[in-house]
Amino acid sequence: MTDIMKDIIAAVIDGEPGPVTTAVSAALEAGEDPESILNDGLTAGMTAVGEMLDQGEIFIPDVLWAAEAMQEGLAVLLPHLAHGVSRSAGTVVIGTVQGDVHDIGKNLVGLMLSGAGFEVRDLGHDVAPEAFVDSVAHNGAGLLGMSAMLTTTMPAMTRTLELLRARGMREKVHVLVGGAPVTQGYADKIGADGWAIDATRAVVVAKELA
Ligand code: B1M
Repeated sequence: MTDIMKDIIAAVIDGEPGPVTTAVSAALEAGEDPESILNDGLTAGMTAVGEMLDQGEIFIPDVLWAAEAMQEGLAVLLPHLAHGVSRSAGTVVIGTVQGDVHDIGKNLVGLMLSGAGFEVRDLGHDVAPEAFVDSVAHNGAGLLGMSAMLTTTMPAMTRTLELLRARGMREKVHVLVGGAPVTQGYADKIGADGWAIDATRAVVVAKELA
């Protein structure tokens, strides 16, 4: 791992936005691959933060600072990750499921989809099944993206799929699911159309489904 990636990881762990944006800018100027900056720098930093939380070395407020710092870094990185695409891929409704406030990964997926040409309607976090389904109907969306980061909130995906069926809308919209505890097996089990392990793969799967 390069020193510049180590700087990004350390800056995310420290949770200060300034050093994160400076480190990301420095990495870009040094010619580092933007996807590597995302995966080996920013995301690796958040993974380390999660491990430190597990070990009791840091606490929830520290995680929040790190999350905000990572979002600042993402803002600098995003124009370099996705650019120059015509906007014609269709409409996607996206959000984090009910009871779940984790939104960094979902935001990243939304931003990447937007960069890939999708019209993205981001409903935010803690989104009730009714809100997802209403938004799909209202926007005529061809794709619904749901993110869950807690094992306890994954069943909200099932409830949303059930509501789509109950309203006779299931055949009209493709459903893409993701988030750290969500697997291809889980996606198959609940009857989703697609699953992606990360934001880059989410774009690939979304294009396949569109
Ligand atoms: Co929380 N949290 N958290 N947390 N948090 C996790 C998820 C956890 C694994 C930490 C741990 O214990 N090691 C654990 C979940 C355990 C479990 O259920 N398996 C956990 C817990 C327990 C909790 C609380 C319950 C803690 C508490 O209060 N005691 C609480 C729950 C609150 C709630 O939601 N009701 C909580 C709170 C928080 C904060 C608010 C402090 C903060 C969130 C801030 C925010 O999001 N604005 C937070 C954070 C930051 C984390 C960790 C450290 C980092 C998550 C993250 O942003 N990763 C996380 C530990 C970890 O993951 N290492 C943890 C970076 C991000 C880029 O990756 O989100 O995985 P990720 O997204 C990826 C992929 O998953 C995928 O693509 C993304 C980009 O590559 N993806 C999709 C995501 N959504 C997708 C959708 C798709 C496709 C792909 O299609 C639609």
